Amino acid sequence: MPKPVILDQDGNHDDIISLALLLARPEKVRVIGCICTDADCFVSDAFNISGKLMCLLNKRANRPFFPIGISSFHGVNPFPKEWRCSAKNMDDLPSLNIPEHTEMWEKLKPEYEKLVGEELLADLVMNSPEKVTICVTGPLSNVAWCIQKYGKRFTDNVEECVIMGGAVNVGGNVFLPDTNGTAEWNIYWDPAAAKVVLECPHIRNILFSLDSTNTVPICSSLVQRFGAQNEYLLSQFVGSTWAMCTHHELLRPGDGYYAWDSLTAAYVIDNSLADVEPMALEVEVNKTKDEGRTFRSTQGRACTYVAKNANAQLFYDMVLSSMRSC
Ligand code: AGV
Ligand code: CA
Repeated sequence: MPKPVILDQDGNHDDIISLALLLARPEKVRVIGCICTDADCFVSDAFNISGKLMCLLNKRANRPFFPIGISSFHGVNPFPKEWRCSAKNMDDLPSLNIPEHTEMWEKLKPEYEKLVGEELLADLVMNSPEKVTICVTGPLSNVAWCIQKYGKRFTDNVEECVIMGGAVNVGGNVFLPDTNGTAEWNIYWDPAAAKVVLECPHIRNILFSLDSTNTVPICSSLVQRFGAQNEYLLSQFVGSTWAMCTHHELLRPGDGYYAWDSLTAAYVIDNSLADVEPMALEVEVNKTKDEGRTFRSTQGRACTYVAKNANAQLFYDMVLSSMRSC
């Protein structure tokens, strides 16, 4: 039986590929909702891409639509504008703008615009007859709001929360004048929210920190493999989306683009992709040079399962084969 999954994402390249991946594997996953946060994107672009992808995939397969809501949160530390523009490029890709799908989305959109992301997340979880898996590929603001507002009514119906974020035994990826490079961006955007979620003993958190995502860089040799399956719309979309990322490593050696979120979503489909190790983690919430850093606690309970030994080859092959579904 496919498991019910909500994707809580923030519209960068790998967030959107995560949605494509989850939707392409209906035998494993039933996407019951999608939340878009105004973090590593301008949120209206992420909202439109998600809607059009849903129309493309679920219409073709004759599967029901699911709600998509925009979160009302604005982080403490905003993402660079240049990165936030990427969703606009994806929204303009020809494979996502086939009139049949765009017209369908335009019809649904007025109702979807009324949804408030964090409320939608809470409602979907608490009203589900089965426990729900939440895949978080952006900041943790929405999940933290649900935990704080509803407590165990919410956490009791969460199967697990599979999260991309943090850096434990490796360096971070926030390189700004006031930071020392120890924090990872999703945590840095809203450190207080990350603290609520990662230190919550009532939720099973699986964390794909940079420790595991460092094994899945997006390089040309991978992206060019999509050429062999260009007859599939999904392959055109995902291949083009990743092709926009391969120059990052050239501009900033050591700080290239990775399949951070897509590896996280892939684990929801197949948990043999990585092992997990329970750890007690803390989050630095103060305005210091390591604001947003995730580090091992000497006291707290080990309630976060940090992914390790990710199988990069299996992951790349899974993405390629999944993108041959339509
Ligand atoms: O830190 C990784 C997170 C992931 O959720 N995001 C991008 C992924 O969606 C932030 C980020 C770090 N480096 C970036 C990022 C870059 N070079 N471009 C865009 N976003
Ligand atoms: Ca993201």
